[in-house]
Amino acid sequence: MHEVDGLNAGFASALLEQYLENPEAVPSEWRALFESGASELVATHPGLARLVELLQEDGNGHVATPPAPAPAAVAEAPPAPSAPAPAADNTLLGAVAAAMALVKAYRTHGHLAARLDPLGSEPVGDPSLEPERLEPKLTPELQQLIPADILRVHVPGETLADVLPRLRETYCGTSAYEIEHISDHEQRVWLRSAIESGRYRQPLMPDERRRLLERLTEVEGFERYLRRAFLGQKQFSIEGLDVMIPMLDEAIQLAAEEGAHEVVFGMAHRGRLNVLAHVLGRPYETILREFEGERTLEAVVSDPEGGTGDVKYHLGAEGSRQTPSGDITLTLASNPSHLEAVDPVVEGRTRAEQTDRSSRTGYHDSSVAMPIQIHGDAAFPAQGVVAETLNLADLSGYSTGGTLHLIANNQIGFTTDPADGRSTRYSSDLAKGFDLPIVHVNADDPEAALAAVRLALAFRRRFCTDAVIDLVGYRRHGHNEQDEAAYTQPLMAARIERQPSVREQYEQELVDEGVVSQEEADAMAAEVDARLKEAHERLKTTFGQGVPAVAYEGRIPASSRAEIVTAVGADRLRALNDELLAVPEGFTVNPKLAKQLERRREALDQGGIDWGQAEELAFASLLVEGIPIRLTGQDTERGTFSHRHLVLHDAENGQAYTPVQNLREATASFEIHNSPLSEEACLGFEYGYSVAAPEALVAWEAQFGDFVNGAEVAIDQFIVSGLSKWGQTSRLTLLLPHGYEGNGPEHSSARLERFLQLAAQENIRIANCTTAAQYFHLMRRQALDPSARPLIVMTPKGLLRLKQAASELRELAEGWFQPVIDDPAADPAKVRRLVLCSGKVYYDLVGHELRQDVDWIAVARLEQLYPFPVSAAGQLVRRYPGLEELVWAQEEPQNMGAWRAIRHRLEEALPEGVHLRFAGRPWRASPSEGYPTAHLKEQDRIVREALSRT
Ligand SMILES: Cc1ncc(C[n+]2csc(CCOP(=O)(O)OP(=O)(O)O)c2C)c(N)n1
Repeated sequence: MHEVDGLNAGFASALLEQYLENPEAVPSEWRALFESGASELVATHPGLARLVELLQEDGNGHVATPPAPAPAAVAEAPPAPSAPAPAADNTLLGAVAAAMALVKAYRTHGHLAARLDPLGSEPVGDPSLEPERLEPKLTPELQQLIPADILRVHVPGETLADVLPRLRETYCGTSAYEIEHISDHEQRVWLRSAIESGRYRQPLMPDERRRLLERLTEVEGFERYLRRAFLGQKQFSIEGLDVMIPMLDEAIQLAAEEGAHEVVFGMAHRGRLNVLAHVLGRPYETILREFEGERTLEAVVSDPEGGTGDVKYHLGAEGSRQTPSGDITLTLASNPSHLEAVDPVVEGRTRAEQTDRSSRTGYHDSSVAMPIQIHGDAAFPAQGVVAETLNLADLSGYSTGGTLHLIANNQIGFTTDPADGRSTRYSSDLAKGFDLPIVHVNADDPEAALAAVRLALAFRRRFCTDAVIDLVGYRRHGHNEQDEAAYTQPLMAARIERQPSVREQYEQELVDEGVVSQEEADAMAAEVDARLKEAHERLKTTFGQGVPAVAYEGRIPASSRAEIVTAVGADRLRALNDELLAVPEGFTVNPKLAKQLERRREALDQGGIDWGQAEELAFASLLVEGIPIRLTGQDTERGTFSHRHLVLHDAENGQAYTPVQNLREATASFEIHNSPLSEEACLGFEYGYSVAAPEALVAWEAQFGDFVNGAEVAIDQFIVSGLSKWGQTSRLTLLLPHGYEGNGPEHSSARLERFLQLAAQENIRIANCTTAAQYFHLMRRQALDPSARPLIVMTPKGLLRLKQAASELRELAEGWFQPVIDDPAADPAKVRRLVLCSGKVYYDLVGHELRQDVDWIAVARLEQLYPFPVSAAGQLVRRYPGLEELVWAQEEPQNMGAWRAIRHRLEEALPEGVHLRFAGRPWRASPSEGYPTAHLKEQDRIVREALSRT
């Protein structure tokens, strides 16, 4: 495709030629210009007639000998406007087109010539920015003859000659912009006007400048004090990007002005202690105490029962700040080392804050809270979760009304140079694909950095869209304080050593301009140092009085033993069922589906409540009890296996209707969304949501459980360990389709073994139900249990429709969730072998020919795998006095499934002399067979092994 981008010197005339040949071939804005006609242009801009003359002097539109007319003379004696001859028409339009190309080049490529690097590296520049390389050459004389108003620029000036330096200043200064990739015309026009008019770059008032200097002094003083006092301890200093703190101040202020009650921050290690101290307002003492080795931060204090805690630069915090627009809560999300993994969590948390869950669909108001994500320049382009998270931004189930992304760009990742770290020019380039505006700003120009925040947030406010600031600074020290940067980047390290800090530079500027005196500036620095010293001294006097550092093995506060009523009265279930099957007047349910749904009406009386119906009844009953629910996942509205159908689509007009959002007595919201095809960001998002909405049942469903390992970081680093590390609870529920049905190695296993390996200290719950009623009670228990824990459910595929797995109304109206289900038909006196299993394989066992008429074998089910139901398992085996053998039967290979995690539990439960045996697939590198016949054979072999006489 031929891209009209203004790069070539001959671009303008080429464009005109193109236009003369085929007007449709040029962009509409150019066409409009050409079509306005030279005569009209000349008529409205008489000075252009002179331009025509000049251009015609060499007959080619080139000015042969620069006539260097005095501008005044041109202005004084413009030739009388007259209709130019056609040749003149073309040369005039060519010059105007060249001028317009130049403007466009500044807007599009100005960033290439911007002075963004505080360390002074030369910008690459671009030929399209040089007026003399255009065709026709835009000499200074010609520039003076081209009126600015036909160029549609927003910088002040009468002619191109006036506006060009201003464009250069605007687009190639210490700030630079990438906006022309944005496909939305209105956004582009808004941005051009906002940038060129300078409305967000108003000069600061003297007292604002003084305040900024004070802030930079605090930022620097804090880092320097820590380094002096705790030589060699990791602090991941912010120095080189110090202005980030005043930028966050500005963002908070603006968020409050826009009505936000909360800002949720996500960030990694770099500068985090400074953010904790100066943004979240954590007292210096608490941070200094951490350095002194006394662990008192809240996560540890509130978790005296055996959490591991976490390093100081991962801990989250909450603070608040008074602003002229009111108080605002500031939340810094706890995060793991895994860079960028927190991004979706922050979005989910923010979304939860923005959602009113008392209405039926959940009312989302994005003005209530704002997310700010601080990224590393190496991590942003390289960690896939960034792209996954950016992709959530405009989706109705995930939007947070726009995130401010701040890339803390110190031009290095640990020891890796950008050339080895990304294939794009800028760290921020990924964001271009999401149509986001990008402001690059030199971190040593603090006033420009604040202006970048104002622009970005004005854009967010106007368009509810993300915006990116690429804050280009440097890293004054090594990656951390134990690292020597000169080993790997000797030249850069030497250059940085010569670089005065941003505070020093700004101080000089303010002193030179008389805004502060040198004495005042010195006093500021002394005052900051004194405050830190004083806090440190105060702290020392309290040593030993703090909470002792406890990190002992133990159980995290366990699941509550409270009686939870999960049964729901039959009358209520009937009423809910009727409502769930009702659609509005005139709504046409797909006729095939209507038949399936009709069966749900009969099921309450005749039995056969299947999985989908039991789930919907569980949800509906919770909603009328005031428990909000959020359910997301790939194709979740219908259900991957077409079993759910919570959202109906009118067969005539496609309109959607969700019965469960229309229950008369519901007092809580039901949110349901098909998710994008992402695991990590989507699961991370739901985790964040569930943390901020502890009262809600938040469930995420994998398409097949096999794909959940795409979200392994969210599982390992947040879901299973968040409580231990940060005291952070969640009742997030994972629905993971699991079961061996001959669909190959990637449609069989949700990797139960992994969850079991990660289970300890009652951090999570893991279940695998075999009946619809069990699932009903499990989900209700999960929502109602006062003790919040993540729940991992191995959900079925074939069982969704299996008759034997369906339930009767009585089982929902009376029972409860049973962690173990004994064999209902067994005669305990006769049983010599107990086959214990979990999940779908139960039906393979009881349906097998070998099982028929065998009374010495009992087949029981373990429905809750973790916490292991010790007493129920004990009772189970004790019921069979003649037991000789327990066979654990599973579909999964021996190195997978539950076997290795529960074997010791089974051994403990068994009386002396009872033999324990495994029946399942042998050790395997891949979970299951790729061939359906091989699968059937293997499945049959396992069942035979479990049931046959040996
Ligand atoms: C997913 C992941 N991979 C690797 C690391 C190890 N690591 C820690 S910091 C770092 C460099 C990060 O560079 P950048 O994103 O530019 O942030 P900076 O430290 O320079 O502020 C690396 C590779 C990590 N923490 N997370």
